[in-house]
Amino acid sequence: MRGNINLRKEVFYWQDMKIKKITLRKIEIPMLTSFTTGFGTIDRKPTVLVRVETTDGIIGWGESAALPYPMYNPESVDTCMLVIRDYLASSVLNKPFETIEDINKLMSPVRENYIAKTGIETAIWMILSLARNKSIPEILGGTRKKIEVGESIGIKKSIQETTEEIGLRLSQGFKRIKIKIKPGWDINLIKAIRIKYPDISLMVDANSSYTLKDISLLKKMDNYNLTMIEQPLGDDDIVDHAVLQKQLRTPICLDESILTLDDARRAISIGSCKIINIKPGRVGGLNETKRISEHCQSKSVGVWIGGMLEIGIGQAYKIAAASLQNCIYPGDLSPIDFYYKDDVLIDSPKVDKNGCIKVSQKPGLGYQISEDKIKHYTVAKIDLK
Ligand code: OSB
Ligand code: MG
Repeated sequence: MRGNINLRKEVFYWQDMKIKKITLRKIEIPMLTSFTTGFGTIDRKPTVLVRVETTDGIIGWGESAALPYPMYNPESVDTCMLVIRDYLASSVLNKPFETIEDINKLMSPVRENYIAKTGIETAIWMILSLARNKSIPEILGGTRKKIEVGESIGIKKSIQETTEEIGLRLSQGFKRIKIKIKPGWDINLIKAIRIKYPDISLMVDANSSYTLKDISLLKKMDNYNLTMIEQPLGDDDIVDHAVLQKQLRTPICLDESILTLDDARRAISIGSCKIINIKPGRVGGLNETKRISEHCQSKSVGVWIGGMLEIGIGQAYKIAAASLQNCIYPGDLSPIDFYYKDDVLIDSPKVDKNGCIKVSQKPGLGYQISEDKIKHYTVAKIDLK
């Protein structure tokens, strides 16, 4: 009998859900340190939090973790605020939905703007998880109970400062080191790191700062046993990446180039990469993350979960994503307190001394949200009904 009642309750929530209200907040937690990449320096990192409430009173939170300016991709914190406020909220408010695919379909008339969509999409995952009383990794189909964490190290003032930070991160247990490179900050740095740390799992991320004209320099990277080179060329250039991959032994990993499952399918079919960094934000949320991951698995292309310097809410969804079976490389899941003075979670995920995070199996976000902290760090708030 009890089983039947639970089942009916689940079906009830599953079939009759509607979004009653969306609250959009721009949040800014002070950064402890800046982060420099091939596209510029991030020294302020506002983010967007999306609170979604259903007619049944279930509440979900999502994060649209864009940068303050459109330099990693065309979105920014302010474009996310505008696109959710003026276009996405009205496309989902008061519309019946049963599945995450329904939500994605309702948002699909708005082209791209995937970071903005992720704020809503992930909040719906939290709502579905609470309604079904099952954890997000469980409904997503993630099987890993523990995930491996790598550290991403920005461009520093000197090689010595970089090797010192690498030493610190290795002593803290991180499973691989990623360093940001750009023209002029590449081979000499890689060489110096390899002299000091000949055997560590080391990769580089160029954030699109090279072109095929740099091919002889990029080929030199084959001498340093890098686990991968992330996004060496343009975000719109899977063709040139295919040309480059044919001349490199080191696997190319695409980040900025892959926005959808179709992008992944095309890139793999022409040999543009051997690995994909999936950022839930860049691809519009956890559903597309899973679809890309599964397609990659069918083509023997391993993936890992990348990041956008999320705060705890976005981090929780990245952890859920990293529980997918094909996430075979350590993810960019730095502890929040490496970059920020505070977090909006009370129990922010911890990296253990072996460089791993335990995947929360609790229904909902999996971590405890502090509404007081969210209010404290809010710089703008918009209610949408
Ligand atoms: O290219 O992976 C990137 C941070 C901001 C924007 C782009 C990137 C990054 C990182 C850090 O490398 C990832 C993280 O720890 O969240
Ligand atoms: Mg990257």
